[in-house]
Amino acid sequence: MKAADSEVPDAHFRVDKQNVSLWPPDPPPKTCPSQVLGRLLTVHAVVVFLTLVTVTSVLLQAILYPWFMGTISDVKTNAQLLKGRVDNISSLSSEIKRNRGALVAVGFQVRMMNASLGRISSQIRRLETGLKEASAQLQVLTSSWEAVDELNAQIPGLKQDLDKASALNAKVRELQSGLESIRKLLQQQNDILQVVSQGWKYFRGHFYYFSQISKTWYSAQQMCISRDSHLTSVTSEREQEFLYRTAGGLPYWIGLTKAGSEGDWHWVDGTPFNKVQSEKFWIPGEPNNYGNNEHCVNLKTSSLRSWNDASCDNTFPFICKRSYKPSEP
Ligand code: 2F8
Ligand code: CA
Repeated sequence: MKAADSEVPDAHFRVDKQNVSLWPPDPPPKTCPSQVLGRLLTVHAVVVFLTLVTVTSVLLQAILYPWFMGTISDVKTNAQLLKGRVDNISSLSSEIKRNRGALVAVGFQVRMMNASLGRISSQIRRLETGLKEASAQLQVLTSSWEAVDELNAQIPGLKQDLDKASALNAKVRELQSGLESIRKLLQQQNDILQVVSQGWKYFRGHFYYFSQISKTWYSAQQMCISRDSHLTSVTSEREQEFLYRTAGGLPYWIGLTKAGSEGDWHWVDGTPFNKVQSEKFWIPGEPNNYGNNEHCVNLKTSSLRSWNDASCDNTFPFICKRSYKPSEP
């Protein structure tokens, strides 16, 4: 090493106007040319290497550094953007969590609405079916409309016919009423004739039987009762006239007696006795209670004043009386 050190001078730079040299020009080389050449090559290589290093460094500083710095800036920017997005996502996540309950409720409401829509759809189908049926019926009605118009045109004539029919109906009812009256009269006449054919006489709603046999007053009353009647009462002058005229002057028991009472005259059929009205029917001087034993009354003469009181034990013909009762239709 010391030999080499002694052989190789200390390196230093000298720069003149044309050359750059690692070695000083002095003292002049004492080495051989090959050594000089090797050294020059080495120096040259070193210079080239250093130049390359310098150029590379410059290039790296000029190109890569800005690119690298720009990349780092981009990374920072992207990181900030990502951080912002992460923040947004976090915020959205919170929002989504807050809205999840509302979404569940909305989902439930949606399902309810779907169910309602299903029902509404079913109802709409039913309504459509009904609408079709109604449409069909409407078509039928429409087709019948002309017939209805024709019928409407006939209404005035029909009304006139109806009026005539109503008038005829009223007349028919009137006739029916008249026929019913006639029927009742015929029925009444038939009933009367039937009773009359049995020997009774008819006068103003009552039948009278003038017997041809004689009985005591009491037996006569019993006979009348057996024929659904009583010895006759007399309640009017017209009836009195009918009786005495029909009797023709023969004595007939009538239903007036005071037997069984406190001496008061009374009708045996229960008709109230009108003493004042009856005064005009007594034979003048009667009733005299002849022999103090006359408690029954008979028609004695053919006149309005025909009543006489006589003994109830006498036997006379008698007059029974009963009401006319219409038979069932
Ligand atoms: O003179 C009146 C008198 O005549 C008859 O008796 C005698 C009558 N008797 C009979 O008819 C039974 C009385 O009643 C009558 O008053
Ligand atoms: Ca008398």
